[in-house]
Amino acid sequence: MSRLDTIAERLDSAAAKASAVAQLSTGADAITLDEAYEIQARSIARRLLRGEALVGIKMGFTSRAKMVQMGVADLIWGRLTDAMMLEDGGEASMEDYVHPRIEPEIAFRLSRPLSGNVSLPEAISAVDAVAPAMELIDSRYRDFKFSLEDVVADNCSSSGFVIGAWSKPPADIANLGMVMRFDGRPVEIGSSAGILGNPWRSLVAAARLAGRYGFQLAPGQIVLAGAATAAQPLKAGLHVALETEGLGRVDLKVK
Ligand code: OOG
Ligand code: MG
Repeated sequence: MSRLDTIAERLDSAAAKASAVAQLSTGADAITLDEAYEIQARSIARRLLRGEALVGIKMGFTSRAKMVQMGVADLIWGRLTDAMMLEDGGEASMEDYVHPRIEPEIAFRLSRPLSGNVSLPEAISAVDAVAPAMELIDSRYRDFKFSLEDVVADNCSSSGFVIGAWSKPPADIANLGMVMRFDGRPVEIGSSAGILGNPWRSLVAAARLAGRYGFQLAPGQIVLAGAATAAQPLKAGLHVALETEGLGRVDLKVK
């Protein structure tokens, strides 16, 4: 097996078994960013071979809050599969994750293909619906610590996501209030403006960055725009809810 395949297998198996591994960057496995995206592609290919289907991509570090929380300042993207999808109002089990966190996001659903350098109006016209969403991230690295290359290889900590009801894109989504609550208590309060000043910009970046690595966004696929605020650690028994102005709410229970 090649070096990149070996790392891809290690990260895929860490995700499948919910067991943490050492960072690549601090050990003998330092990689370049291009190699990191190749490892990500190969580790997700293993999931597809097991029968999972690709349903879209996620953007990461589109907000200052996240860059500051994680100490990484470049936009990243990862792949989403159907097995990561959690039901709105459904349950996530702590047993399936190493040290899960949750963060408030916005989801786009595409009705047209999108790839490469697209304008803001082109990106907007490729979307038929927008929804409130939460991403469940779970780094496979010990202590949730990583470099840019480490996190990209680990599919950008992507582990789960829950999407609320889809609606026709509102005329303006640049400054929607977002409140994430744990058992009714607000734990993160923000605005969609936290996402690159306007979440539509995240979609433009998604088309460009994924396109650079040969990934074409297809009709029916989903793009998670990235968290508007920092992420919060989950624990068993919590009821998590996100309310987004104009888009409604999305819920998840943790057991
Ligand atoms: C990396 C993923 C970042 C976001 O929304 O900014 C991300 C991480 O924080 O573990 O998903
Ligand atoms: Mg995220």
